[in-house]
Amino acid sequence: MNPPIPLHPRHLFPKDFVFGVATSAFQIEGAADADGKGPSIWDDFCRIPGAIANGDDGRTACDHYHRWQEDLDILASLGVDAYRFSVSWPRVQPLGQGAFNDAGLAFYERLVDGLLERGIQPYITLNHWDLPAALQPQGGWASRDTVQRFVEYACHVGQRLGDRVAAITTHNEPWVMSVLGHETGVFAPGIRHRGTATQVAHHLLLSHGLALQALRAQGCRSRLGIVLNLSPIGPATSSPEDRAAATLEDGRSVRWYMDPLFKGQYPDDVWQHLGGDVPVVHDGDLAAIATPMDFLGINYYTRGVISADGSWDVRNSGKRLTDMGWEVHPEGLTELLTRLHRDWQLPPLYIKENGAAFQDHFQDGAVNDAERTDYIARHIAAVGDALAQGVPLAGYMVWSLLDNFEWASGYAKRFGIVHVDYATQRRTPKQSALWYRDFVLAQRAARPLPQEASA
Ligand code: IFM
Repeated sequence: MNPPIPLHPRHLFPKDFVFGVATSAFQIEGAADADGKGPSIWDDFCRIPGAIANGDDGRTACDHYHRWQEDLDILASLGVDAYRFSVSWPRVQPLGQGAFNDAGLAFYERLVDGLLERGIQPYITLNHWDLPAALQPQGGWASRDTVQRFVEYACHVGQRLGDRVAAITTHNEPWVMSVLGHETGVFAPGIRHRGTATQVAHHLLLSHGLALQALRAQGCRSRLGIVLNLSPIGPATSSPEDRAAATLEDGRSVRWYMDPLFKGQYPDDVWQHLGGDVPVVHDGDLAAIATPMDFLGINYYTRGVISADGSWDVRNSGKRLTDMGWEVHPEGLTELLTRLHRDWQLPPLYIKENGAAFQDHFQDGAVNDAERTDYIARHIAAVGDALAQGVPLAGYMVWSLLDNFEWASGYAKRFGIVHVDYATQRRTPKQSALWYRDFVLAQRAARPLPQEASA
C-alpha cells in the first residue's frame, strides 16, 4: 500500500472532474495488417533507414489489438473515470477513401463496450497522426481533398460510436503533424518545406471545423473538440531580440491555432513573417474553423524558452530534465492555462496528455518510478491552482497508460504508468500507477455525494 495522499485544498477537485489516462492507436495496437488494416504513413516512415531510433517500428508495439481485455482490466483496477484512445483511420478505412473495413470498426466497438461495462468513459481521437498511406502520394494533408476524406471518415466513425463515447477529438496536436511532419521532417511523412507545413495546418483546422459541422448535422451526441499541444513561451533574456523571437514562437505554436479556432482569424504578425509560405485560404474556411467546440483539449509537457541566436540550452536551466530532455516545469501549466483563459473565450478545458519519460528500473517485480510520480502529482497540483484562479477545467489525463512506441524515439523512451516488457508483453503497474489509483480513490472519497452537496 502506498502512503496516503495528502488532501491539500488545491488537490480537491469538483466532483464531476474527470481523471483519466491516454494512449494512441499506432503507439500501442500493433497488429499492423490484421483483419484488413491498411498501412499508415507511420508504417512507411518507420522503414526509412535512420528515421526511428534503433530501427523500431509499430508492427507489434504493445500488441494491444490482441490484449485489449487485459489492458481494460488494468484500467479498471486503476479506478480512472475515463480512457482516451485513438481510432486508427487505416484500420477503419484502409485506403483513406472508399470502402470501410467492418472488422476494424468492430475492434473499436468492442473496446468502447468493454470500457462502458467497466464503468469507464471512452474519449476517442480520430486522428493521432496515422494517416492512411494511400493518401500520401496524392499530397496527404497538404492536399485539400484530404479534408473531405477526413470528414467522411469522421462521419462514419461518428455513426458507429457516437452514441456511446463521451467525447470525440478530431485531431491530436496539429502543430506536430504540421511542423515536425512537414517542416523539420523528423516525423512522418518526413517532408521539409515550411509552405507545405502551413498548408497542412490549415487543412487540419479546416477538416476539424467541417467534421464538427457534419457530425452535429447527423445528430452525434458526443462532445466534440480538438487537442492542441501548447506551452507558455518566454524569452531567454529580456533583450529585445529574445523577446521578439519568443513572441514569434508563441505566434507560431500557440496563436496560429488558438486565433483561428476561437477568433476566426490567423495572427497578423505570423502571417507577415511567413511571407510566401502562408496557406491558401478559401472564402468561408475561417468561419468553418471557428465552429464552436464543446471542449478544448490541451497536452502539456514543458515550457518553451527562446533565444534569438539559439544559445538557450535547457541543460543549463538548473531544472530536472526528463528522459526526452524536457524541463520539468509544472508552474508553466498554471501559467499557460490562466493565459488561455485571459486571451480567448474558452469552452471547458481538459488536459488530455501530461506525463514524463524516465529511465525506469524494473526491480523485484516492481518499478519504483518516484520521478514520474512526483511529476504527475506536481502537475495535478498545477491544474488545481489554475482551477482556483477560475480556469474552466473539466479533466486531466496522464500520458500514458502503457509504455509504448514513442515515435522517432522508438521504444527507448518510456512514458507509461504501466511497464511493458516488450519481449513477453507482460504489463506491470509502476509506483506512479498505484499512486494515481490511490489519488483518484481519495478524490472520490472526498467528493461530496450529490445530496450532501445540495443539502
Ligand atoms: O507520445 C506522444 C503523443 O503521441 C503525443 N503527445 C506527446 C507524447 C509524448 O511525446
